[in-house]
Amino acid sequence: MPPENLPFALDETQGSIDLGVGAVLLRGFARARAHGLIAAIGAVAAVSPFRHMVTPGGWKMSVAMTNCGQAGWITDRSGYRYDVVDPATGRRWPEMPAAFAELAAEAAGAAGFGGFRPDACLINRYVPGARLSLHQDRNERDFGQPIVSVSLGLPAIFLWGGKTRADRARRTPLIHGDVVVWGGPDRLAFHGVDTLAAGEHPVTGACRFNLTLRRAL
Ligand code: MD3
Ligand code: FE
Repeated sequence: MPPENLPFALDETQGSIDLGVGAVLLRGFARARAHGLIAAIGAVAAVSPFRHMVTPGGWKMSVAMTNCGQAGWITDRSGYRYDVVDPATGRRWPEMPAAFAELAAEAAGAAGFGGFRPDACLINRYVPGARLSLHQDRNERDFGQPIVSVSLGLPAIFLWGGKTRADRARRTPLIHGDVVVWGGPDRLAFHGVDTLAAGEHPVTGACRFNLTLRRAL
């Protein structure tokens, strides 16, 4: 809550911050809807369970993942890609909850990307000790489309590099309810998530979820 006695008080858990050209952090944008989003994650995972996928190099990822929507992001020994079928069930991924698509369209619009209609949502689940090393998201067909990221539960340090892996990464804390829209020149920036610290969140327990809403196909 902002201090009411200061005429210029800033609530640091609200508002929008430009992280770069085409990367906008909408602090707390999803906070009021968090319970519904987390319930929807549970419904997706009841059909297509969280699993630890294997990278093409043979490493098991510490982040557990599932997907919903027309296509889902997967990795195995043969590579990174989108598939319309969940390899764990042999069936299509669960439908994207309306609340995900609506939030993504609103957030993208607030960041200047009107008419965003995601067809894929990757759901990442972090427990303390899990991390995501620096990478680019480049399996989508059209890099002109933004990616909308929603953070829920335990806080994490987001690592944000530059156009090459060697660029020094900036560190930005992402907290429950934060939404980031990545587009334009920053769409292909290297990024990752530092090792999740131990903690308990009142809504998610010892866990962080991240939704990334994408136009994949
Ligand atoms: C910058 N997820 O799923 S979201 C991913 O918190 C991923 O789980 C992270 O990176 C997480 O691929 C970070 C923020 C994010 C997502 C996509 C981006 C940042 C991005 C695409 C381009 C540039
Ligand atoms: Fe990514």
